[in-house]
Amino acid sequence: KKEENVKLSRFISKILRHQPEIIGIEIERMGAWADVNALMEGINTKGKFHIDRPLLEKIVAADSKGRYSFNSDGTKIRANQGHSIDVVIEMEHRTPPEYLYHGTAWRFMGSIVAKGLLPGSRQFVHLSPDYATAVTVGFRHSKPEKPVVLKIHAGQMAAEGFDFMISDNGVWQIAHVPPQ
Ligand code: HQG
Repeated sequence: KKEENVKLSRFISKILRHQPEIIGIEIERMGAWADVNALMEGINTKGKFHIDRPLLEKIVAADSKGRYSFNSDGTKIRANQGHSIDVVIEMEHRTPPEYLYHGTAWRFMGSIVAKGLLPGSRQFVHLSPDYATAVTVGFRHSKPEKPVVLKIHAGQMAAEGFDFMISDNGVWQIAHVPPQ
C-alpha cells in the first residue's frame, strides 16, 4: 500500500512538473497550478491508479520533501519546484548559507568542470542545504556507483551578486553555477 502510494506520488510529480498532457490536463503558467478535480479525474481515467480527495490530501501531507501545495481554498494543487514546463512560481530571493551542496554522478563531471552546473531540462539548478540530501539526490543519477557531492561556495557567490532563490519546500535554486 505504501509503495503503491510512492508510485502514485511519482506519477503526480511527473504530471505536475513535466507532462500534464499525459492525463489531458493543463497547468496554469502563473503559479503552476492544476485544478484538483481535473487532476483526480485525469488520473482515474488513465486507469493505472485510483485516487480520491482523502488519498490526495494524505500524499500531500505525508510527502517527505513537501513537494506539493494546495492553494488557499484547496481547489488547486502544484509542485513547489522541479518543473521542466514553462511556469512562473514566486520564490523568495534570499542570501544563502555559506555552503550549499549538489549531488551528481562522476560521468557528468567533465562537462560540469568545463561549463559549470546547468539546469538541464529543469528551470533551475537545484542545490541542497545539507550534504546528506545531496548524497541522496546524487545517487539517483549515479547508482550503483557512489555519487559526487559538490560543495558550492554560495556565500561568496551571493556576495558577488549571484541570485539565489528558495522554493516553498526549502530547495535552493539558481540559474547557473560557474565552473570556478
Ligand atoms: C547534471 C529531486 C552535465 C546535474 C532533488 C544532475 C532535486 C550536468 C543532472 C531535484 C551539468 C540534472 C533535481 C553539466 C548539471 N553537464 N551534467 N554542465 N550541470 N548537470 O534530475 O539536481 O525528489 O534535472 O548534476 O531533490 O539531480 O524529484 O536535477 O545530475 O531537488 O522532488 O544534470 O530532484 O527532487 O538532473 O535533481 P535533474 P537534480 P525530487
